[in-house]
Amino acid sequence: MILDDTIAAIATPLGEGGIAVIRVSGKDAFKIADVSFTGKTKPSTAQTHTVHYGHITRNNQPIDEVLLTVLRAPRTFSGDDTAEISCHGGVLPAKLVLDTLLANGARLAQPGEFTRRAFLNGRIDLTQAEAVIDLIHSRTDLALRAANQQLAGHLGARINALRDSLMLVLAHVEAHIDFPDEDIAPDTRDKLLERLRNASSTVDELLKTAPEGQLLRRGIRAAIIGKPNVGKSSLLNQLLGHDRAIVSPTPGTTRDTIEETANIRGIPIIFIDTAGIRDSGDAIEQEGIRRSRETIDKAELILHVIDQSETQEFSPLHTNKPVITILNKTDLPHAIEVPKAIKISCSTGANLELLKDCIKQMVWSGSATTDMTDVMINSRHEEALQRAKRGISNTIEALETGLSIELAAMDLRLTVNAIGEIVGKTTTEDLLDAIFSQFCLGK
Ligand SMILES: Nc1nc2c(ncn2[C@@H]2O[C@H](COP(=O)(O)OP(=O)(O)OP(=O)(O)O)[C@@H](O)[C@H]2O)c(=O)[nH]1
Ligand SMILES: [Mg+2]
Repeated sequence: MILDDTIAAIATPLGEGGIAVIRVSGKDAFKIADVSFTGKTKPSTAQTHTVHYGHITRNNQPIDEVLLTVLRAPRTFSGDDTAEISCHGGVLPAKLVLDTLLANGARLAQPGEFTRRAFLNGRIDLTQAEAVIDLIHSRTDLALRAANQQLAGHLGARINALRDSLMLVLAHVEAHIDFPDEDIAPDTRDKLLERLRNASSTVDELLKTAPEGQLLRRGIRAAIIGKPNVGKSSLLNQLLGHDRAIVSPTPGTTRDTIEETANIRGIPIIFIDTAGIRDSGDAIEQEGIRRSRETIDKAELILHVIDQSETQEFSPLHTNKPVITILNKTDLPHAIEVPKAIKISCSTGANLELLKDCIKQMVWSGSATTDMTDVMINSRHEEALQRAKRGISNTIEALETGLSIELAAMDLRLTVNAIGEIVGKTTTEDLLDAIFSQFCLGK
């Protein structure tokens, strides 16, 4: 990765809009802006965080009327000198402005390269870079709040404190490798062990936030299943708040599975409406039923809908997944009773809020302690913390048994590196590529 060249990209989504923003960032950003921009002020002489009116011109031809913002390092998104050009929205003006910048010496940025530079310039750590992706992808207010907390550095701060504490133990242990004849004094050893045990419980606390973190980032798949005509599609529409699926009194209406994400108490839940399961001779319906069964296999939560106005035998589902049993059509006289079921009516909306609470309770384990609510780790952090946890327990064992100080030092070094990976103190190009390739162009 070259850091001393100047990169440019369109920062807004492609398509028509009010304005489009093109970003140019790097050591020659203002030099390139000077050549591309004609206005009262030269960007290179302008004060930082000021906006200038003018035109982007190429070969003396005006391309678009623009506003150019001058942002001087280090107080910029990437940490480098940056000019942001707002032109008229539309695919062509934005592309022509970008082409002009590229013709004048900028290089087209790779996805996530502005954020990658912010990381390489030390303006943000890796957890904050990941928070930028979370922020862009967040589908609910709760997910957005968690992303903002991480962007503010809450997770990074905890990880750094943990790493510092382990570095101190490592320094002690390594000092003893140099003087192999001297044993670690018992009281020092006890202090080190205590420090390691504290670190281990911090790691455990952080690991507990993984399920919620995953839930907020990825959402959870909930299948709506049941016999034909019980009101599965009506329930999907109610949960989404709009009419997505066709509802009709004819059993067998839904033939294919329908997937939509809804915000349930801050958690993104992907609801899947399925074809009603029954014995059917119809080939299309049979295929729908086969897909319903497949949906159950892939779902993490099952909403089993039953029509309580129809006399029928209740057969519980045979699955090891969490199931919420729902008795629908409670506005009609009831024909059956089912224990431990939530009674709702999709026609009147009765008890739908209760159902949403129940869904949240089922998926939100709440195992994270309250003082950890500002932190929710992702699967990359989880994997690194698992390695750290093993490393710490190996170190504790080595110190307790007094077997080998070298071994303790080696385990501890691995641990410190694993924790350093989370914030980006220890990284590889591959790791950075994997993280930043998830970004969109221009970010
Ligand atoms: N009275 C009453 N009718 C309901 C209720 N919920 C759904 N219905 C009606 O029941 C019929 C079937 O509803 P759907 O939502 O299409 O049922 P489904 O389970 O998706 O049916 P299939 O797709 O055919 O398996 C429609 O006529 C709905 O208007 C309810 O709570 N009360
Ligand atoms: Mg249906």
